[in-house]
Amino acid sequence: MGLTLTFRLLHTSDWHLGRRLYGRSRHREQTAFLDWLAATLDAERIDLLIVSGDIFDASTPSHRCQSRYYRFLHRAAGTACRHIVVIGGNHDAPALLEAPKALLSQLNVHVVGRAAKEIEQEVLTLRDAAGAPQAIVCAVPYLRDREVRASSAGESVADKQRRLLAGIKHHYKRVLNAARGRRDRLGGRIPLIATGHLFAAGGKTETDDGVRELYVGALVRLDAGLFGDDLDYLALGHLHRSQRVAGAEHLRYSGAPLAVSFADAGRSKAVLICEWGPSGRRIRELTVPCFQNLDRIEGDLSAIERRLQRRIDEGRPLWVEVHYTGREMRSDLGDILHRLTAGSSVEILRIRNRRQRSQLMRRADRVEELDELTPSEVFARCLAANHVEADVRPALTTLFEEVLQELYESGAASGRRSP
Ligand SMILES: [Mn+2]
Repeated sequence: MGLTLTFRLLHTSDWHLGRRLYGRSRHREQTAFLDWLAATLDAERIDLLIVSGDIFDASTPSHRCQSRYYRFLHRAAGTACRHIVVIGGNHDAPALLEAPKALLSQLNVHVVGRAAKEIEQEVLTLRDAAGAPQAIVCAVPYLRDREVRASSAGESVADKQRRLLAGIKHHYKRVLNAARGRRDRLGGRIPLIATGHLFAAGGKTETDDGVRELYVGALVRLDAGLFGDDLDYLALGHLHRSQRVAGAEHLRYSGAPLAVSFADAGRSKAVLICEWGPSGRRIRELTVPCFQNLDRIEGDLSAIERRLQRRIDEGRPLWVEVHYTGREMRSDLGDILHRLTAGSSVEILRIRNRRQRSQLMRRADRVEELDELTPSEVFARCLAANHVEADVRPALTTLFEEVLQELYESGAASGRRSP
């Protein structure tokens, strides 16, 4: 792209402010991350910050979470970073994000919470202090089913999915065409950047990582061809692990900056920096410091005690998930382990006791494991327990998923334990 000046973009997503870990507040960590990020904008001389959705974990975030977010934006706007682009994710309430839109635009914070009525509103021309264009951003948020799909009565699930995919493709096509037109009019030498909050084909998730399915039917995956071959960078959100789309170096998920669950224990988290300069484009990962150490300890009682003791001796603050896999039934496991860690810097947040659980299951007592199930799994068990006939189950499941989706998007269900 042969720019004479350097232009730097920092891409992050999926902050999930307000998210808890087994009931434990993560306020301290989330604040530490935002402080680090604001300092990084200056240290790395960033020109543009993109946050690709899921700012908040719930569609009705607490006042405390909102104030943390606005404090960050205020601080970031005072750094060297000239432009901030925030798009809505599937966890965010579009109206809540967009309420201060006009005010934030005065700070060069551009918010797109939902699909815009006029496609041009999703195309941003970013300019430097002298007014010269620096980049064009297609700020495309998470596209809700009802925003992009024309529905008709009596559609099957497959019809709906086809129309939804076609709607999303059409949306990207329009916004990218509008952006290309603008770039050509400006002389065609500045980076063309797009955002998205979606599930790209081939993307990786894992059980427990809190990624909620975007659409009913859950098979809507978008392929990389959607974005054309002239994009300079695609800043995606939704998947919580940092990854490339179709192996392309410039089509990226930054992943969540904080561990989402114990599945992330020991795994480092990052933000991405993309830099355009005289010698072309360079993309690198910048590791986010770990603000809360997590560990997952698995084994029989003596193995767990041994490893836990080693952690206690290390003396640093640590949250632990214990997974008991021993043969012996140990109903006193919690007491033993809590006695061991009492007064130390190690806190056990959760004990999974497979032995005890299989006993409980036989007695149909499921209290212990309800919070390990997603609402859809609970529904599936409900169908089975009520001997609902197999041929009507798919239709009932789809209806249930639709209701669930509505609840999430209307904010009636908190995102506390989302599938
Ligand atoms: Mn997310």
